[in-house]
Amino acid sequence: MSEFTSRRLFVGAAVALLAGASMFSAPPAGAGEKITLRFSTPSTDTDHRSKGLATIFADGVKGFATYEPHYNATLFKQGTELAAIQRGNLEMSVTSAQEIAKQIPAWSIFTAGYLLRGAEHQQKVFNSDIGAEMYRMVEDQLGIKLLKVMYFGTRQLNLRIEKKIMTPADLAGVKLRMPGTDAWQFLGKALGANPTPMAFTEVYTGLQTGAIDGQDNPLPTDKDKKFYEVTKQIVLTGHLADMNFLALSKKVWDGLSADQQKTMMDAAQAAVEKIGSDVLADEAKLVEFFKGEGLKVYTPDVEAFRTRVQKMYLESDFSKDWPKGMVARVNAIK
Ligand code: KDO
Repeated sequence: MSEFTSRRLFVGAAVALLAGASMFSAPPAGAGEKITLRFSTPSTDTDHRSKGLATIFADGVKGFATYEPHYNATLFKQGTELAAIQRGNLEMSVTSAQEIAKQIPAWSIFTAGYLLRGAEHQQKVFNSDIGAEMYRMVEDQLGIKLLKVMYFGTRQLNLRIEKKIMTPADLAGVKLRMPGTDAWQFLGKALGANPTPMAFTEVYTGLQTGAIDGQDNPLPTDKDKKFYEVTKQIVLTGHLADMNFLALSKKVWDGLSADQQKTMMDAAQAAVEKIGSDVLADEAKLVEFFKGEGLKVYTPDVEAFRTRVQKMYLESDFSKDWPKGMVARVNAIK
């Protein structure tokens, strides 16, 4: 019935709201001058993605570009980065399939829970002709160059309530924070919860005050943001092998020489490889860390979650916009 594979998930594995944002565009570089790559992210500076980019990527492009990171959504609010790049107010960000799907509905296929089977499958899919097709849509329709895909962990439920969650039915009425786009909210619903939107930077306080019952993120993010201080359990649903894409203004990309483009691609590749392996290593040891912090960490009936989530996506309006045959092509990548 399902076009999705039933293989076990590899766990281990608009408009810009310019408030608070710099209104200046980066000055165009003259001959021999370095370009400035302003990078905006909701993540902290200690996040694996932030660290890999600030070291390996920044170092790789330093001959012709200055990498200027802005963390914790201090330059642009979460979800406004793509529009900021499109308007020429920002050069770089990390973006998600969920953000891209707001402008290109076909991209919602990669917001579906339990489609990508883990870090390795995700990388293979985006390094195949599928990735090339999806990237081309973004380049042509949004004027944004996606340099590389980065695995940043598999999403798990992290709750401040004590109720044991074994199946989607157990999540009925649970106020689960999900990021604020339709695709994310749908994922929360598909898991069986009562999804509520909230910006990433507000989640800790939301958990602390009880404004929300829980949130979902990969284990390394839960650790980095100290969500374990204000929650009681982690349910290893493994519902999304999550990824971000390193997004660059196509105008900036087109202004680079062929040599510089190659150097930048190589730097991006080296950074995402390091980020992916750091994340996987962290995921392998974090269950013990959270247990040590007093949280209950357990595996629910993942099949029950997978069955419901896949069914809901295939029956959703989102799936009407998915490129024909794409689910089968994604599944065929081993
Ligand atoms: C989040 O808001 O939960 C999320 O994990 C969604 C991701 O797509 C990405 O925006 C991420 O936040 C930020 O990079 C912060 O880790």
